[in-house]
Amino acid sequence: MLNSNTTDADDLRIYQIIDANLDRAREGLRVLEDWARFGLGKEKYVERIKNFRHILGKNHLEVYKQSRNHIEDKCKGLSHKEQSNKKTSKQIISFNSGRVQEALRVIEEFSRSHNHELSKIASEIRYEIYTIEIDLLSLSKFKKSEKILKENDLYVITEQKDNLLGTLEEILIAGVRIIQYRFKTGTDKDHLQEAIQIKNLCKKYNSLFIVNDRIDIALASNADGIHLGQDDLDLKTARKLLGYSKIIGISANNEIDISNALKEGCDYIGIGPVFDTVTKRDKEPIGIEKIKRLTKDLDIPWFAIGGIKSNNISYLKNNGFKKVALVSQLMNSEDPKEEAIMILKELSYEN
Ligand code: TZP
Ligand code: MG
Repeated sequence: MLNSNTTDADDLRIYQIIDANLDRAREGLRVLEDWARFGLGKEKYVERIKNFRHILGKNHLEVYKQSRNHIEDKCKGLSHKEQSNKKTSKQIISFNSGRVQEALRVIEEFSRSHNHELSKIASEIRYEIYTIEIDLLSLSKFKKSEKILKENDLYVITEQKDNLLGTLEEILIAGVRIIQYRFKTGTDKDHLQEAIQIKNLCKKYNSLFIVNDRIDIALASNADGIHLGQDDLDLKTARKLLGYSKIIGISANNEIDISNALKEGCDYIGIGPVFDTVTKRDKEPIGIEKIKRLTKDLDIPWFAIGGIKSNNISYLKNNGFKKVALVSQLMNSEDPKEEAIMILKELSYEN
């Protein structure tokens, strides 16, 4: 452990630096640990962070603690203006990860000459915190999106049309919280521009913005997620490209596709077409009985899609369908806001 017994003033100052930074690092770790535990419910991260706290605790030697009483800290109580500002949980995670990383760096530098073991530990934990910070931030973002998916029963998909943004704003004002941007023709340049505009609109209304088919457009517009069909890029590749902060939804309408999507970690499923629809003429409707069978044990959010209109939602509700996705009913509506309000009301009835 310590390779010298001398306690001259120089050592005391160094010990005091290490003492203060061990406290700082452990306090910051505690914040991260509690977010992983209560904010995210991620046991794996709780265990890892707790372990770091214990390692640092074990290495918090008496000589470091005692140095506290020997040298007066003239800067005690000073705090930066930033510290007293109100923070979101994301900012708290970033701030405390930074605090832990800085404290560990200080420990690493000042313990190197007299306690090589502690210096090495500080360096190793610091590197791990860099990735833990990214993971906790991704998981926090994902958690927020997952909550919106769970709590909202109406999923609106766009169609290429004049004044799409105006229509979407009406729909968002009505209270719709999940929007998918779907397009089949046109240039990538125009789609990206439109995607960014819709993303900003969705952000204003605290709503999810999901892009259909195109991972590149989803990434470039900072969408909250992607929706993929069976002929699109596979889920594993999509996850590799998008990471764990993004939602991935899959279209599936048979046992095998549903079971594969679940195995590979999709976040929601779109099932249909329930009824005949002009929006997807090439697909045979699968009907409500088959959908009931397929979704019997499904424990992730799923949305029925295809031919769903204001006038058949109560029928679907009576058959146990809770969540629906629609295109034409709202895209072609004369009054998308009023219509969306009516549909939301219909979906909210308990039965
Ligand atoms: N996937 C299955 S059916 C469908 C999609 C994209 C189209 C649904 O459109 P609409 O107009 O709501 O029937
Ligand atoms: Mg597709």
